[in-house]
Amino acid sequence: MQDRPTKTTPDLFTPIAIGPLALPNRIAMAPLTRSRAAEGNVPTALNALYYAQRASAGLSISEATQVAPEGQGYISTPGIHSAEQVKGWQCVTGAVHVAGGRIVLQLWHVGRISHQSFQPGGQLPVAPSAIRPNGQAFTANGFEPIPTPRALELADIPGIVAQYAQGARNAIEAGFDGVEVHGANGYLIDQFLRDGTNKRTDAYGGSIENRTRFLLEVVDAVIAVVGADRTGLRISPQNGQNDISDSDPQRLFNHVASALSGKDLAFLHVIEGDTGGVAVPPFDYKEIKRRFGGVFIANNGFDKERANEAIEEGRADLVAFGKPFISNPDLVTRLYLNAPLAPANRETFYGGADQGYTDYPLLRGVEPHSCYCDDLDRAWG
Ligand code: 8OZ
Repeated sequence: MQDRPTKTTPDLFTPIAIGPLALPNRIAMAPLTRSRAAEGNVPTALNALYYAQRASAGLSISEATQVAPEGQGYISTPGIHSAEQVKGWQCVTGAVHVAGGRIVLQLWHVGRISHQSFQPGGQLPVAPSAIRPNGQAFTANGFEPIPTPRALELADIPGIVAQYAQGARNAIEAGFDGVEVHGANGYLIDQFLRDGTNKRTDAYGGSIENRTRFLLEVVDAVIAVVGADRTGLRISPQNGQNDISDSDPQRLFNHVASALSGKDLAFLHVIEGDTGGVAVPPFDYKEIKRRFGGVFIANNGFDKERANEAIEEGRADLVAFGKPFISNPDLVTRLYLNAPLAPANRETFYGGADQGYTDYPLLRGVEPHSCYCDDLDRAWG
């Protein structure tokens, strides 16, 4: 069989290597919280089916997964800290692998975005500083105000870094191909990074170097366990989700990107702009990519055309799609064939069972001349 001719510029369907992983395309499945873990926050066979259905993604990134009981802030999100959870995830990774895919686990600690009802012993959630987020937690009793968190003592911090490392170790035992550290969306690492949530006066607060310290300690601890070539990081420089703010995100994240550049990470995954559709000031993401120097995954509301443009222009190496993967398990094929995308039903995003989760159908038919090959023929001219 002859290989298809190679285009001179890469696009979404150009294979790429990430560390030891050979990806057949540059479409990543973004981490998506779906709140369908079983009792004990254990992944199930239904979760395995859901991920296996989407295994044609070049890289699947798991939903955010708490590294410790204290890291939980929502109902039915999976964990990676108990033996049962590791066993549940083994079913997921096995199903993805037999379907031909690759999957990394997203390591998560929510910090202050939690509630006593999720915390061991009904304790307060923890954060860099005792600043209450404006928001509600969805608990077993419905929506309840998020409490003012307890500021972490200096002596608490190594234990939390170790929880990320243990989560990474457990992820490899569970059969994952690597991990993504969740440094985005206003959760614990982001709370340390930003001056709106970090008012510490010790080595973890104040200067940008100090606010970046926790992130780098977590990344280094995870690298020590799984290797840099299996460690990715997600950041969201301009996302205001979870009442997060910073006085100078460009300077902060320029520093973050430079600090990461020597570490040979597998990838940097960047949510560009705000996920709530809030208008944001100009931000130089190219500068982040330039400083980082490694594989750059762009995310947030891309369609095929904009994704291909970003890859062709070298602004991104891969593009992660979120919501389109919820309602289109065969998203990769649909994008290739220029086929229509099914809309996602928001009512079934979080919680429940198979409905709105594993029951979105595959494409059944296409227009005769809709193949992406046609575009390629033009490109090869
Ligand atoms: C939606 C609902 C709950 C959590 C994130 C982990 O934004 C999440 C999340 C998203 O990163």
